[in-house]
Amino acid sequence: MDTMSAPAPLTNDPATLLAEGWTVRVVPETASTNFAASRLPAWHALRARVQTGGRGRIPERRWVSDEGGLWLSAVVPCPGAARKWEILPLATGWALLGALREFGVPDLRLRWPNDLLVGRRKLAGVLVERFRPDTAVIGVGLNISNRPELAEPALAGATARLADLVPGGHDPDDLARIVLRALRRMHTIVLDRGFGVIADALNLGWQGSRRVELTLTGRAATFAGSFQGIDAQGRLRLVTERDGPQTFDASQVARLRELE
Ligand code: BT5
Repeated sequence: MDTMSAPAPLTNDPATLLAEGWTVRVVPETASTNFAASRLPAWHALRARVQTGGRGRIPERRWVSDEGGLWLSAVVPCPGAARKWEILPLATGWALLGALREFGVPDLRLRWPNDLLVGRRKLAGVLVERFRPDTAVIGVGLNISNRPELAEPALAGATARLADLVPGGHDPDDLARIVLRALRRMHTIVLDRGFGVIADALNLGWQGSRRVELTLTGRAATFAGSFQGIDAQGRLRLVTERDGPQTFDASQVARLRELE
């Protein structure tokens, strides 16, 4: 957990904007916007122009967050049982897929649980964290006109960015609005109708079954099978040659690698 002091009051802050029912604060730089947003109330969001310690979904994976991308954390309320909100990472992937397709990104697809890819290149990633029982922080990293491979040469050929995919309109504030609108809509659907509707739509977003290799949490061994999307509770469905159909909770899977 970070040790940063709470962000300055939101009122009269020139870097604060209201968008789509959200209050959004923009800061030049922070370690991780998820940490910086951890103490904000619901329907507040924080965007940094640069993250110095952007994080991936597991501690040893970092998220390169150079100037020109969207590094955004949005706080949503999570009333009721914690279990109801365990599907937020999947639901967020679905929300972003729809919003970015609408924005005009061609050939966009999802890789479980919520990577947004164009072909095999990663355009965006999601990190959802629960710092408090009543809220969740949804962190979204989206490459726009930044060059992550310059900061991290190992990423060459593995990343995509909006500037190469969609003409014009690459203002991070506009994209923040688009993302926040989609998150708000997703939240309403989860609250009012549950995850089932989203699960059905998500199963179209993976674009068919694919051979994958899973690494289970806390285990070194990997095993291969055919990825079959998710069930109505959000569990990953896999068919292996040896054991047939199996399901896994997201927390059981440390890594999914596509083999084709
Ligand atoms: C993710 O992790 O994809 C989650 C990324 C979440 C980033 C947001 S930004 C706002 C908020 N604040 C944070 O600190 N994080 C969130 P994962 O699935 O573990 O993927 C991480 C992997 O993606 C790395 O190991 C790299 O291989 C790759 N990667 C790193 N930076 C990238 C970038 N800018 N674009 C594409 N791929 C990248």
